[in-house]
Amino acid sequence: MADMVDNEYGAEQIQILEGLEAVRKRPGMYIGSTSEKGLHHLVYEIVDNSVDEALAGFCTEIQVFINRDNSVTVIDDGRGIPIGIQEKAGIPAVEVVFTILHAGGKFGGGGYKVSGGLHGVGASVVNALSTWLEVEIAHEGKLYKQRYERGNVMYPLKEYGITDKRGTKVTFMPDDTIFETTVFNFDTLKTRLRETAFLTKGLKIVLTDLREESPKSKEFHYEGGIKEFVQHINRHKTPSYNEIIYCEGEKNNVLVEVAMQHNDSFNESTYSFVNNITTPEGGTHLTGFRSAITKIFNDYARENKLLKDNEENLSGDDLREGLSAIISIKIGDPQFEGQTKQKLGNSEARFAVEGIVSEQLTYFLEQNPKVAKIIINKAVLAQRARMAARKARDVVRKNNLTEGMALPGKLADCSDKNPENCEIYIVEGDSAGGSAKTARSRATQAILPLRGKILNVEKARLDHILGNAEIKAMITAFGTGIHENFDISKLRYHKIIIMTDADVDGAHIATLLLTFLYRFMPELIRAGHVYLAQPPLFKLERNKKVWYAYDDKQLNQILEEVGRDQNNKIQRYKGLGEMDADQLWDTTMDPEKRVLLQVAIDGETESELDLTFNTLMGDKVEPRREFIEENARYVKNLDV
Ligand code: TSJ
Repeated sequence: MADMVDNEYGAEQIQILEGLEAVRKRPGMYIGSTSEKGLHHLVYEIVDNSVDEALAGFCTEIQVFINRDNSVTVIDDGRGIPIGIQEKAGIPAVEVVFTILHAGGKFGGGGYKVSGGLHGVGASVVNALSTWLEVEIAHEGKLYKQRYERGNVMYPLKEYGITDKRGTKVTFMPDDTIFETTVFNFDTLKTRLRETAFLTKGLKIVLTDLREESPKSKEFHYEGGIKEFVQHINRHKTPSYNEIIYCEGEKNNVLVEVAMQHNDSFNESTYSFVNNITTPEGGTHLTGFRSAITKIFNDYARENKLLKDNEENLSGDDLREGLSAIISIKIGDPQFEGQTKQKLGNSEARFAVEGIVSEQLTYFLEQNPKVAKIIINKAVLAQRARMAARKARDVVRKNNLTEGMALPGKLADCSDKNPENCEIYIVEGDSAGGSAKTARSRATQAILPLRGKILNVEKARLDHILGNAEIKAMITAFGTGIHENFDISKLRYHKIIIMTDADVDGAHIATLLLTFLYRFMPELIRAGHVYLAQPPLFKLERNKKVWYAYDDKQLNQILEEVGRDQNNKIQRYKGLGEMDADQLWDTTMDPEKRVLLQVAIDGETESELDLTFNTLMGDKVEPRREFIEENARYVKNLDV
């Protein structure tokens, strides 16, 4: 029988249990929500403790398993959570970690901590929200173990064996009476753990999914850290030069790390982090970075006559066109401000980032004059384009004002003037547009046919984009304007429905259209006004009855039901154009029967921003999950 670690339960212990009961009563207060997002937070909460151990210099590898029963195991090779009796509580430190609210990171040497920050509510919260949790510690040759159920200690910490390893292992089963779903998503964990590995250079993180017949495993290990993060962001893009500009240092107790590289696109992809936590709203660290970039490049350009005396300074936007950058700082006492408490407020962070980037970027430019020249020439082009775009935009704005409702000629508008009732179908191709015009319900459905390929707004400058006829037609039809002139109250249709062929080309066109909407009127997507229509792929006729199928699987399902024989006539639609108006109405446009996918922006991991979909169905149609998931894939990672 293994020794029991000396333990005593007193009044404090009872209080502790009340503390965790509060977590179970109001889980949202501690982990944001009980949705899938909250569920995944549990894993990050545990992993972050191991990352802290890595940052302290004692842990080199973290293993994460999604087990067959959907519990999760996290193992590290660190020093092991301390097992000694903690004086104040009178119980082993590990038990404090798991049973006392906000106890995480309260013991042991200081330093910068990932856990215990804005999202880091501590391991006790995970414990409270798990039907059971087991912790095992390998420390100085011995193995220790404790089990909890719904936050309650099942037995005192026990010594149960010997080992030649060291580290901590935690396994927990999320409570299905608390979470909306308890099924972990491999890709969600993968994205976040990869990000964590990028931000902690040298640390190896392995994620394994044991739920499938053949286990899936992904290993993340980046000796280059955020330099490799920048390469990852630029992986599908063309870098403007080979070097990754890298600055690193410490100032006023702020650790600063910055990596960046330009690519030939026109969008900036800068992601900032404080103590490994993403700060989508930026803050002082980002401000410091931007000031340094603007000042140092302008200084260099002037000194080296790359900007003439009579030329305007390059703006920050010009210099950051096509820039991919990671700013990662570690700070002892991060202060978050703003409505969502996500914006860093520490002024010392600004001075630290600005100082370190200014100094090291100046040095880099002196050492790499070719790269300096490429960046400055690129910014000069951006500056010219910006001036041209300003003119083009003024023209668009003026047209909107003076011509008022000068709607595009190709638009077949609806008669109802209440936007809430109205929908606009953006249809690929004139022939499908023709069928749609015949099929539609005139009162509430407008049709805008688009010709040919849609301009890829990621690959074109603003003046060019705003000169494009299809883009202009959409902007005028919607009525809202774009960018800073966007006004959702002017929206003329509450449903904007993209209708393209159910093939690869159609998917591509839908992606280009979504990219346009996402870049120019993201509020439309955020407010849930954008949809994808779902035309069927097959028509099955049998004994004068008709079925439509939206993918192979569904066709097979129907065939199973009706029988596979000569009476079946199957037609595969190559495009919307092959359907007559009645068929188009029945399958894709009739609000009673159609399936629409509502487009949403999922910003869970900012550097891997995704568009996601919610199904919206007429009364008579079954959900088609697989199909939706298939389609969801093609618009992933708009930003990277
Ligand atoms: F907290 C937790 F349960 F969530 C958790 C903590 C989960 C996992 C998987 C690992 C850990 C963890 C904690 N790994 N390593 C540590 N290290 C410490 O807690 C530790 C060890 C020694 C000392 C020391 O000062 O000697 C200090 C600390 C914080």
